[in-house]
Amino acid sequence: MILTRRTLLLGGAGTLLAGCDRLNNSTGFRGALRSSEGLTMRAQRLISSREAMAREFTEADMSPVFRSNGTGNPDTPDYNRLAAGRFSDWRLRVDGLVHRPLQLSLDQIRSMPRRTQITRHDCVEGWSAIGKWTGVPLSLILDGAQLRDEARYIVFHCMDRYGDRPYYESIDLIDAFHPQTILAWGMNDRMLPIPNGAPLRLRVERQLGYKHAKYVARIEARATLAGLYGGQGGYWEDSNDYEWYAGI
Ligand SMILES: Nc1nc2c(c(=O)[nH]1)N[C@H]1C(S)=C(S)[C@@H](COP(=O)(O)O)O[C@H]1N2
Ligand SMILES: [Mo]
Repeated sequence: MILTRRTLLLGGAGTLLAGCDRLNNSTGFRGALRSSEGLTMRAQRLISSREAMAREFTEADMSPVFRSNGTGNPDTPDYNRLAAGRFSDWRLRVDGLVHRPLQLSLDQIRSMPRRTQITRHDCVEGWSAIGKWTGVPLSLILDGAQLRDEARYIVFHCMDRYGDRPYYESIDLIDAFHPQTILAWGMNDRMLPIPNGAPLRLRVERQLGYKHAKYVARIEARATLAGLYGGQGGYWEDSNDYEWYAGI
């Protein structure tokens, strides 16, 4: 797995340093973190913690109501037309730094291998809910598209605008290939409802709610997040200075 400096610094070096107060003042240590040689044994331990699984729950733990937050319906002419056709004309586009750009229908995605997981969703606004998600592992989609060597980030372009700007999000390759990172088309044993992101939404279970892009229409592999909207890798990162890596 390739780590960029940005990934390393944003992806948990804060946690690492917080746990290593004595080392905080050591320029040697910080210098090492900033350099490519920073992938030391310590950093390797950091990577393994990034790869740990989020807790999974049982049916009995599921919230009776799973609320919607942010956009509850994109309500654009395009979206309304797709929704009226039960998303049969919708396509997921996968492009950017890939060898094989893809266009997948909902049926094609639903016929791929699936994973079901009952997890807790934590919103930064202070509410949580436990829901059951079914979808295709993102890793399978990316393997199908064959990432180019330069790809470092996976960007999710959504069909809604929040306020006056499009919603988007991004994750690094550690989260992109995490086994619990799925593109969910099912929720609580039914098709994913519109308020929760139909026809397809990201579940990236090691991170806070705003990273879980709903209404995904396009997945783009990129070398950098610079030059994309506000350059911070997500709608809330651009507009409210939310952390790009929102680990929980
Ligand atoms: N496209 C899109 N994705 C989004 C949002 C949004 O407004 N638009 N809101 C985010 C936030 S802040 C949260 S907490 C979750 C809410 O998911 P839910 O509506 O299924 O509860 O979606 C996230 N993904
Ligand atoms: Mo949220």
